[in-house]
Parts: sequence; C-alpha cells; structure tokens
Amino acid sequence: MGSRRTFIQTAITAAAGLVDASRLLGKDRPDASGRPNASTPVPVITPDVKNLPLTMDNGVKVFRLIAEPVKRKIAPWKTIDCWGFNGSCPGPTIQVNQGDRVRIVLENHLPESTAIHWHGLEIPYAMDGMPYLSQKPIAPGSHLAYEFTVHQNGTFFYHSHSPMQQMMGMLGLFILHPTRAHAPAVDHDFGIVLQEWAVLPNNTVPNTANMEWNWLTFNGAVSPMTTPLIGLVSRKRATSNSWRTIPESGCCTAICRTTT
Ligand SMILES: [Cu+2]
Repeated sequence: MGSRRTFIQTAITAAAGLVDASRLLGKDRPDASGRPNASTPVPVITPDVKNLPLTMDNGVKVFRLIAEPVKRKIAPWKTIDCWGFNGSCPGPTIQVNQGDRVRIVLENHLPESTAIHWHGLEIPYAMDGMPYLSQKPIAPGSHLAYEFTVHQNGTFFYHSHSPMQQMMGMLGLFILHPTRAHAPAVDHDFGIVLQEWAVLPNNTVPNTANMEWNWLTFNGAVSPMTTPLIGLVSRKRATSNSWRTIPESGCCTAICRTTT
C-alpha cells in the first residue's frame, strides 16, 4: 500500500454516537435514566455491514474470517463483482475490548494467495500480515490463524496486503473499545467505510489500475441504498469534531469522531 489510490479508497470515517450490541462489550448500558453510562464505551454501529461473530476459547476471542469473491449490490441498478470477507464488502466489523486476546482464523477462498494486515495495531511482527516478509502468503484453499493481544484502543481496520486486493474491496473496520469511554460521552457511534470504485458502464469488475473513479460507496452502498444515521434529535448537543490520522508508513486512515 502507500499509493494515492490506496489512501483514497481506504479513507474511513467514524462518527460518534449507541447501539444494542452491548454483548460485544460485555457491559451494561444505557443506565436507568436512559442516558448512556458515560464511563462505558458504546458499541460501534456500521450500517449495512454486520459484526463478525465470535466464539470463546479459553479466554481467547476467536473470529473466522473468510476472504472470498463477493457480489455487492451497491445501487438498485448496479451489482459489482468485488472481493471481501464472509460475503460482505466492506468486510464484517470486528469489535473487541482493549486488553483482549484475539485469534482471527483467515480462510482463503480466493483464486489467489492473500495475507491480512491489522492496520495500526501494535502486535508481534509475525502477526502483521505482510506476505513474503512477516509470513508466507496464504495459498488458495488454506488458512492461517493470527493471534495477538490488543493493548490499544480506537478505530482501526484490517485489509489485504496482497497487490490490488484492497482495491477489490478487501478491508473492514476493526474497533478496539477502551476500558473507559472517551470524553465527551456519546449516544451513538457510527462507523462508515468510504470507498471509491472504477466500474465502467456494462462492467461489473472494478478496474484496480484506474486512477479515477465513478462510484463512491458508504459501507458498500450509494444513495438511496445507504442507511440513514439516526441520532437523538431531542437531545441535541454541541457538535465537536476532531480529525486525526492513524500514522503508518505509507498508509493513512482519516478518522472523524462527531458528538451528536
Ligand atoms: Cu494499512
């Protein structure tokens, strides 16, 4: 990665704000007043993209991530042949807590090799997902278990680190919830993956060598298929925005957190 194309396709926006997936965090919320417990992070909602389910194995959160071709209906009149994970493009959202031990078993159902990088996560080099550097590429039909402990918190993502696969859509959000919520407290926390595609008329396969794009998707869909982000309009608060980027050599992700 590191190209301008990589940067633009992988720009990810996360806006703050609530959900019912408290089980992901294993904590109670909201409190009796109906307001979120300010000390408990809210799970992130990624409209039109499901969470990746997990199982427990001796205290380790185990995820099964399947890299595979995906047919994605991005508009009522347009379905593209992209690549993604578990039938989804963007891939399903992974949500864990700071301090968790995580095992992600990557199965390669693609017609070529792959490797998955955990963008911005400070983990052992052998788990970093760099084909030919930190690991052998995962051959079609085979699998590899990535296992590490997350000590950070924040909005991250995972993506293929094999040539052009990210341009085919192989990325997804990786949320690391803090042990205590950041201030100011938010009601909802939305994650949106922005992608730009070059899919010419009468084509369904993205042109991964193109430098100009004609389709822009929010979590894999364009308007009017995108799901509205619903906030608590009766309790509007001041909006504060802060932008930051996750630095990583040759690859940046734009993050926006918005209080509603
Ligand atoms: Cu990256």
